[in-house]
Amino acid sequence: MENKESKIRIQWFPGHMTKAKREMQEKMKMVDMVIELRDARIPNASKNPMIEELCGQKPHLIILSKKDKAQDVITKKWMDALSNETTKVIALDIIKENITPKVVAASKELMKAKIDRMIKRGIRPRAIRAMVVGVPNVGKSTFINRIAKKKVAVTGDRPGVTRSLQWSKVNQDLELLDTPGVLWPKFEDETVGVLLAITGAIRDEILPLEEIAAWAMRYLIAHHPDALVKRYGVEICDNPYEMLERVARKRGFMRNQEMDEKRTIETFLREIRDDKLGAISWEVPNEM
Ligand SMILES: Nc1nc2c(ncn2[C@@H]2O[C@H](COP(=O)(O)OP(=O)(O)OP(=O)(O)O)[C@@H](O)[C@H]2O)c(=O)[nH]1
Ligand SMILES: [Mg+2]
Repeated sequence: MENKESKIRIQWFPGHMTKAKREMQEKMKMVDMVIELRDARIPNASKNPMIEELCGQKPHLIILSKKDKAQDVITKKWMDALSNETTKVIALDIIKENITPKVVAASKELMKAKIDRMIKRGIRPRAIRAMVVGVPNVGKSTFINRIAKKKVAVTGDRPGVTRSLQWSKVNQDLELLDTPGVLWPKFEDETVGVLLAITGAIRDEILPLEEIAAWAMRYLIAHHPDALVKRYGVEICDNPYEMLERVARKRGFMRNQEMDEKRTIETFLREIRDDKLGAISWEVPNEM
């Protein structure tokens, strides 16, 4: 395997980006707040910068999903780094946790000032309306299904609201738009594409897998050498390509003394995605 330091290029096509943005702007008018999902392992790479802009001054709840796959200490730092006056951040294992009370509580806290104003003016507060947004694969569908507990009470079209809008009632305090808004991440920086690939958010067929595996290996050598030793029983060196060969030898992925590159790389990436090397945060906030 030769050492390639060339740029990693990931092809992607924004497709219906403009249309998606326009649709989301329309939906934004109907909601009180935005619930944005990001992957806790890559809170920066799994964001879409347009969401902040679309959100404007509306309360913004960021949910760092797949908390179970990231390192708690680093996730906490992200929560601090991302929160501000209008933005609250929580981290969840969407599959295993009882997420509804946490999401309802966080939403009510964000909307407290507005709700208090309504009560003062003698208006009985209605349920908070929220839109769920996020880039592909962050867990939007899982989130909506879990929080609505499948018995989604679709309240149907509301007069004066775009006809196709449907709401899922979570409880008397919270309603969700039943289709999440999907926007693409920003591939401006090549690292973003690599991180999305490592965490399995991009289909493997379109990826330069060898370079992605080398990038992942380089990161693990620097930040999680113990996990590599434990999983593969290899001695650490600082050349990621040599490390992949060591893994191949240990696992018997050799043909005529040569490493079976495809098998080694596919196995390595799959094991990372399946948490076989443990919970790993692939991005840390700037100040760390
Ligand atoms: N371990 C773990 N897996 C999760 C969590 N949330 C979602 N997943 C998994 O992540 C994958 C993607 O989840 P989806 O709900 O399909 O994500 P999505 O945002 O709807 O994806 P698109 O529809 O492609 O935009 C699925 O395999 C989920 O089971 C979580 O908190 N922990
Ligand atoms: Mg989905």
